[in-house]
Amino acid sequence: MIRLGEATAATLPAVARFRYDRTAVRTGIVHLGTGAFHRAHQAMVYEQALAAGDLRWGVLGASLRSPTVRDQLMPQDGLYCVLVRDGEREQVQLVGAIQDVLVAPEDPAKLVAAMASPDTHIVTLTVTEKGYKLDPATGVLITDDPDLAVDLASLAAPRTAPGLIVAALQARRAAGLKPFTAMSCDNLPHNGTRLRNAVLALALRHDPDLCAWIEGEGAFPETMVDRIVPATEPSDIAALAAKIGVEDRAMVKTEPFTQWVVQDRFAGERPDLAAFGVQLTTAVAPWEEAKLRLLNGAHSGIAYLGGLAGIDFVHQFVALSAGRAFVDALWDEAAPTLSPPPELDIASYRAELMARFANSALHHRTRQIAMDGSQKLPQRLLGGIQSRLERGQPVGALALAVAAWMRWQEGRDDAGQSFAVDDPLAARTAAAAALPAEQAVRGLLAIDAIFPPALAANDSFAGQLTRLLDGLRQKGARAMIEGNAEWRMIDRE
Ligand code: CS2
Repeated sequence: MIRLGEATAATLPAVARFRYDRTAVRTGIVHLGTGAFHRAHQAMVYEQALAAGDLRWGVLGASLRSPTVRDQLMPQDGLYCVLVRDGEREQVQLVGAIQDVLVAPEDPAKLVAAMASPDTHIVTLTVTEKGYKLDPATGVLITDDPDLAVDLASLAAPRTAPGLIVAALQARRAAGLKPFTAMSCDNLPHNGTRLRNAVLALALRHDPDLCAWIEGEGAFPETMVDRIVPATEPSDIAALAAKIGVEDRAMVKTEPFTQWVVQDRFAGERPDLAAFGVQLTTAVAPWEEAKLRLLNGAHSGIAYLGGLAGIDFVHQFVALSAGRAFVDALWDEAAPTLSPPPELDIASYRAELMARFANSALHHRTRQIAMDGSQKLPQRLLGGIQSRLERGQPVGALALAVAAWMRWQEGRDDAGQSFAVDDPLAARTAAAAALPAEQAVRGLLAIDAIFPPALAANDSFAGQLTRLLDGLRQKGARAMIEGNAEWRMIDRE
């Protein structure tokens, strides 16, 4: 089948396509981590800027590890389709914002040079939680990470996102340019501050003057990003090909909803973000906390319980009345721990989230969300648990979600099927999870990169986790969700 590309794009039926002149677009953005989420989220905003005639905002994408995305996109001249799916409805939009994709390990100097170009004003990142090389519980740089160790020793060929940023800022300073704005778009609490801390700590090791310059002139806005973007599957590519007549191996599928809240703090030029639906604000944290603890917290609970129970997709989990009741119970516990922004009505936010989870056209795999739990648990579940326990409030559904994560570390589901636990700490968690429930819970709670010491030392919480883990092992996740006595009645308010 013919591949999507400049030559075929003009002829596509049923596809909304851009009208700006791609040859006149400049590269104002470098994006690190050009996966599906970037293509369905930030790139769509840059695309709107281009469509509105501001041609400064083309994107140079970069992959920090594998050539996969470059090999999907560049044979298509960087073009790809965004498929927005909602029940029976489907819309296809062709996106032209990505001009090129570099694979950092192939030529890190080329990427650093592009980041140091006077045209580059913003560097955005979606490198996942683990890409920041920060301890998930404390946010401190993990200096014994092998890639970071290379960047700590030399910035000649950076391997990490913080390394690339420091090297590029060093080059900009040497060239007499201003810093770019470095904007994390990952689901981390205080993502801007975390990125800034990682960059400053690394810069300090190399050059205290550079560090002071970044501290004074750099900008690392906090952001909250939200759009559900399930991994593209071969059947999605085949279905789109049947519809539009060309093959698009870089397509992404997503939901209608999209939200980007950005702290209004930039080092230099930026697109007119507010005109393209971005919420600019001084306080991102309240948005971020609500999104992490409600959307992502529920997602992780669904991922582990659903994954163990053999439920493949999020929409199937919330189609079960017990599944929906579990999500509601988790939200009942998490909601009072939030300080939501005045514009956010939690009741309608919850209703909207449940409807988004129920979108049966997305096929969002529980297995996809289960990935990297060690990096996700603190901000999604543990923060809310800690805040409740400190106030003497009980936890049930939140604890069940953590117990399900513990059971997941065994690498075997309730039907006895084994799977690889996809997580940078998998070796450590697997060793602990293989033990009898009480020791397993103690061993996992002792991993201080995940669990804050105060929570690990809470005996009553450990006892509750032990009972829940035992229940999950004996009865299975499905029975635990359905026969909700173990977690609903435990210490219920
Ligand atoms: C999900 C998120 O995979 C996951 O961990 O919880 O990717 C989620 O879909 C997005 O944060 C939604 O904005």
